[in-house]
Amino acid sequence: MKHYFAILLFFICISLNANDNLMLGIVPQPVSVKITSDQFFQISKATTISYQSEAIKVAQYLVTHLKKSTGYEIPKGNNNAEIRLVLIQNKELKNEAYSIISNEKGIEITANTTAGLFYGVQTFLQILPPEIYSKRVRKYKQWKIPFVIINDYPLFSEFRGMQLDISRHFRTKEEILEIIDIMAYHKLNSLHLHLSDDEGWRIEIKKYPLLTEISTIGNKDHVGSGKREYLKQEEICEIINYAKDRFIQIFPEVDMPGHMHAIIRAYPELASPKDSRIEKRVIRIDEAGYLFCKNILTEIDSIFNSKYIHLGFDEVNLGCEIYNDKEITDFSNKMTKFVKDELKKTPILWDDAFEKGYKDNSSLIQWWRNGKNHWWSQMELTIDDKLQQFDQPYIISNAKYTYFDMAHQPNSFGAQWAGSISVAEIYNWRPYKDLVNYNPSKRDLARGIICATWSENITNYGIFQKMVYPRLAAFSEKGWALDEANHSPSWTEYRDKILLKKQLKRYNAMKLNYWGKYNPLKYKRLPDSKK
Ligand code: TNX
Repeated sequence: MKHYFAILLFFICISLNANDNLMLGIVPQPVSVKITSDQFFQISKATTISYQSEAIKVAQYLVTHLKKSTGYEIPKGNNNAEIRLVLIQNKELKNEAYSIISNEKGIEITANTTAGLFYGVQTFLQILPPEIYSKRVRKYKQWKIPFVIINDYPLFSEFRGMQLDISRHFRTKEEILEIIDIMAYHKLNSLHLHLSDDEGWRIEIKKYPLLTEISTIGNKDHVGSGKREYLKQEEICEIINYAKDRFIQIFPEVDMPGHMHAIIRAYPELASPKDSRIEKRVIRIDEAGYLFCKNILTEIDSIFNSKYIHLGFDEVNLGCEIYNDKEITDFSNKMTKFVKDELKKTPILWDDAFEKGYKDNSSLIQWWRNGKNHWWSQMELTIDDKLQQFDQPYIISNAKYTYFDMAHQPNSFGAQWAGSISVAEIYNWRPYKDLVNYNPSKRDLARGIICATWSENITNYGIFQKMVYPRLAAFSEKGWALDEANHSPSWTEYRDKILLKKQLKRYNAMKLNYWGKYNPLKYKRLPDSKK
């Protein structure tokens, strides 16, 4: 009787719900999900896996992941294996696309690229019980795979990213590796590493030993005192390779010519003669300053060898007037020319450089300042409007939606200068359509979205997690499907069926800290719109 009732309920749910993902709760939501039966396939000790040699790393990733919680060492089997990772050549399939079919024979993930297979693997893990994310073996759990057909691909994929500020407060190698794992879980593909700021320099540099010796000391709470905190070059290499295996590119940011106090502590002769403050933050932009910046970028590039190099250029004159617009623009032209011509990389600069006059359609501008009115300046045009007018390619990092150092709600912990940002507001955000004077024909200028975790207030890893999760879940929806998605349920449906019922359970199994962990009712009272 109970059984019939369950089947009946199943069919009622299916017929009422066009979107079967409300039952599975995959995040970010796939383009199409169909549950094809009420049966399950169960992973067991006897399960095997098959894959082509090109997909060995993805297969190893999956096998290692499954072993942690199931305890099974899944061996390689033949073409009839129950888990099949299949690389095909199908011109119709987009880059990073994958499809999944599961039935009584097991589960098959198909893709054109290993990246696509990897995203298929992430979705596969999510359709298993949430305990699959446990770091210890759950002996009595049944690892059931529902029968599904899933077709999925990101609508736009150059940047689905997160910025990590390890200057104001440092994050260790182990923490960064875990952050990369969780980014991969959310199908993000870019980590923007903010390596230097006034409070600390965080990478070992051989050419300038005092950077490692002096500039790495201190943080936002203890400027210039305390222990050395930085990543050794071999640690960076390990992080880069770890991220690569998870299809995440890492690009470095060396913030210049402002926000350089940590560097000036070690090399005071590099300070701008115009910076009369005791705590000097701005570097000289003559030949000596230029040579220094060139040298550190050359060494950093030899480690990262990333497609992009971020040069900062934000808030050069914060609180004082050091360089005029022409001086800043000349220096940014010089530095970007070096990055392009000598290092053969694409420069990224914060929108401040663009506002001062730097324009170049072979560089990217990272847009962070929303609207016209800021406590530090009044702008004539909004940056998003101006970027489109000048056909300037850019990345969307609009502080109003993507700065996770902002509080979750008014009066809760965190900064407020861009307003509080609730997970609901991120979910309802339309990165493109909310642009001022949105022009669909200029849409390709925006190369993706990156959220930021500025760490002035993020003093430890627990706070980091609380500020980032589950806002990253809603953000990943925007990264994967933007505002085009026609499969999006409303925020309240997403909250009740996907976030509370599935996603937070996975976070629990991962032992992540997140906002509202001990009080999920908080989610019911969140502001859900900024318009
Ligand atoms: C602005 S966004 C900054 C950072 C701060 C952040 C705090 C940007 C390019 N600069 O230096 O950490 O606000 O929210």
